[in-house]
Amino acid sequence: MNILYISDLPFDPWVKPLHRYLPDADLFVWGNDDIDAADVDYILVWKPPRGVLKNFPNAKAIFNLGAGVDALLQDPDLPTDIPIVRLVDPRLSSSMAEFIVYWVLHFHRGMHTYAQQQRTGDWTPHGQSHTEKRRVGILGLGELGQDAAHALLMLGFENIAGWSRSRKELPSIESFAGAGELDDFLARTEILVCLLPNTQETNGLLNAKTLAKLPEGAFIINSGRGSLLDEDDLIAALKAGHIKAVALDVFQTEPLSSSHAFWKMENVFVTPHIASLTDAESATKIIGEGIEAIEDGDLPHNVVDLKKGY
Ligand code: NDP
Ligand code: OXD
Repeated sequence: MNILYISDLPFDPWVKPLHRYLPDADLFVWGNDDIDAADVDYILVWKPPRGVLKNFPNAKAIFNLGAGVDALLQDPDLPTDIPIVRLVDPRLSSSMAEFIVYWVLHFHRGMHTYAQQQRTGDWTPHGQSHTEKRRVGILGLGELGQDAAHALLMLGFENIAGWSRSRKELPSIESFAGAGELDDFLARTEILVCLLPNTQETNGLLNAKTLAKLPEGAFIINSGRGSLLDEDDLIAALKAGHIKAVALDVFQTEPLSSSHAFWKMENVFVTPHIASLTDAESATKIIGEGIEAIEDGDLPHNVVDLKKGY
C-alpha cells in the first residue's frame, strides 16, 4: 500500500507512527519522493495546493490531518467520488477543551482586568461571580464543542448552552438550533465560545448585527475559524465596550499581519492558531483504523459531508 503525504508541515513526526500503525505501507512525500500518481492508494493532507488532489486516479481516500476541512474543500478539483475523512481525535478534543477552559476561567475571574491594573500598579479588588451562574454559550456543538462543554460542566459551569444546526439532547446543556434561535442564544450568553467550521453559512456569522445581540460586556473566545468573525465589526464593538475582551486563536488572514490592530489592543488576546494541534501519534492510529475499514470494504468514520461543507 502506498501512502502519499501532501503538506507544508514537516513529515518527520509522522514517520514513526505510520511505521507503527501501518507497517506494510510505503511512504512518499509529495514534491520530494518519486511515485507514479496511479500507484497512490491513500493521501494524507493538510492545506494541499489547489489542483493537486485530482491527479491520483486510484486513490481510495483522502485523510485530512486536522478537524477543519475548509482549506481542502476550497479546491475546485477535489475528487468527490472517494471518502474525504476529517480528523476526530480525543487528543485534539482534550487540547481544545483545555484551551477553552483556560480562557473561560480567565474572563470569568476577571484576569483581563487585573492584567491591565498591574500595568498601573492598581490594587483594586473586584467582586467575583460564581461558575453556576455564569452563562457560557458554545457556537458549534460538535466533537470539540461538546467536549469543551463537558470540561466546563465538570468545573461547575452549570449554565451552558450550545448552538448547532441540529438540536442536541445533551444532559445539562441547553440546545439552540438553526438560524431562528441564534438571537436568543446570543442574548443569554456572557462568554461566547466559537467552535464552528468555516462554511458558506458560517462565514461572517458574527458581525455588527449579531454581536449587538450579545449582552453588554460579553467575552468571546474564537478558536473555530477566523472567517466566522467580521474583524472590523469586532474592533468597533470592543472600542465601544459592548464586547469587553476576546481571545482569538484564528484570523481571517493567517499568519496575522504584524501591523494588525489586534496586537496592540489591551482587551484582545492573540494566539497563533495553537488552540489544539494535531498529534501525529494519536492521529495516525485513527487514520490507520480508517484505512483498515476501507481495506475491509467498509466506510471509515467521520467522512466529510460535502454538501454541508464540514
Ligand atoms: P464538528 O463537525 O464535529 O462540529 C461542527 C459543529 O458546528 C456542529 O455542531 C454543527 O452542527 C455546527 N454547525 C456547522 N454549521 C452550522 C450552521 N450553519 N449553523 C449552526 N451550526 C452549525 O467539528 P469539530 O467540533 O470537530 O471542529 C469544529 C471546528 O474547529 C473545525 O471545523 C475547525 O475549524 C476548528 N478547529 C480549530 C482548531 C484550532 O487549533 N484553532 C483545531 C481543530 C479544529 P450539527 O451538529 O447540527 O451538524
Ligand atoms: C484543525 C486546525 O482544523 O488545526 O484541526 O485548525
